[in-house]
Amino acid sequence: MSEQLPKAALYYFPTSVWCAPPLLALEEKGYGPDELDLKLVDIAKGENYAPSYLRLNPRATVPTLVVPLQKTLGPDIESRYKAIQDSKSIVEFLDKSRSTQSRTHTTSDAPAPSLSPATIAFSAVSTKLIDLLHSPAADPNALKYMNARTSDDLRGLAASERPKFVARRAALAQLLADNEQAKIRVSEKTRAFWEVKKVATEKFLDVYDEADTPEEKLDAKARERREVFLKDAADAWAHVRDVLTQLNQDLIGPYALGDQVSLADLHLAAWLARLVSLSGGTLADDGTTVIGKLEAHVGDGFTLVKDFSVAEARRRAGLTVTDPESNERCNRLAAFWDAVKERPSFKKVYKDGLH
Ligand SMILES: N[C@@H](CCC(=O)N[C@@H](CS)C(=O)NCC(=O)O)C(=O)O
Repeated sequence: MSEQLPKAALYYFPTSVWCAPPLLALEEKGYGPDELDLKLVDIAKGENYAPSYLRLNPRATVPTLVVPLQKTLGPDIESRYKAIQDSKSIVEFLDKSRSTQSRTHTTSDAPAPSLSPATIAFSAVSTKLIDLLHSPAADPNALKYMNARTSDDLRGLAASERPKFVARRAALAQLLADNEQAKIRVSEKTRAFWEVKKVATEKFLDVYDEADTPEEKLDAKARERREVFLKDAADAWAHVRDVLTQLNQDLIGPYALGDQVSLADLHLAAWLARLVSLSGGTLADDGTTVIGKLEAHVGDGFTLVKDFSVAEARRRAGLTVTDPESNERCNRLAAFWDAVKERPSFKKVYKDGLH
């Protein structure tokens, strides 16, 4: 009977930061390639605002995991769906849904290690880390859209981000027009949601559109817009210092909960990969190099405390230790990076580079 049941589907966009935790979880948990359908939602074109997607996730965010539910009480099997609408709940679900004994252990013989914290104390550390990574002060998407300190930076930023914002504005304008002309029918709540998203998109475009204009040629309003944008961007990046300090303090090391990978590591890997890429780090860099680039990028002489033994970190991560007697110290985030980037899951999800 279970063959008749439709598969679960992960709606995702490959370079979205919060799609990485579920993609990492699929690898870490040993799901077979055919156990779940991957469905691309091109958020760079605003496909996430389509009414069909909003029915799955009214916040219009990726990832969403749609899971078939089976009711076997009556003579007919009734199939319904449940949509899990955020990365935290999705990785928890993926973790619980595959164990060596589970029914989904069908197409893959890979081990299915538990990623959930094993004790109440670990659970508290895990929740604290995940909540911090998903807090507004740490928002990796806002940091991406505001990754500029100067007018020069802004020119480069607009060149890469503007096309996406233009496409989103066009998608939203089209949906609003179709609704106005009764070509589609949506609730007032959805219409208002599209309006809010359009205004937010236009706010970025107002600044990106003028990015090529030298400061002295901007009119007073445009100059003020740019000043406010650069000030907000500087503030957003300044807040990251506190987030990094807190993370570096709360990690047990090298992984969030010590020597075993767990749910919090999937979120941390995704978040750190984004921040490292925004700071000019690459896959080829080691932990100390990427964290050095990140420290320099957040600026103001910011550094993280180096209180973790490099030899101990490598031993706990199962990596080769060249000099067990070495007193060399690194920060915990650097040790995390060195450990996580060697994992097959990370190598697969970031095979085309950090994002
Ligand atoms: N809390 C959500 C956040 C998801 C999220 O912000 N997704 C971004 C991509 S990483 C998105 O879909 N943005 C599209 C939009 O907001 O229009 C989660 O963890 O899944």
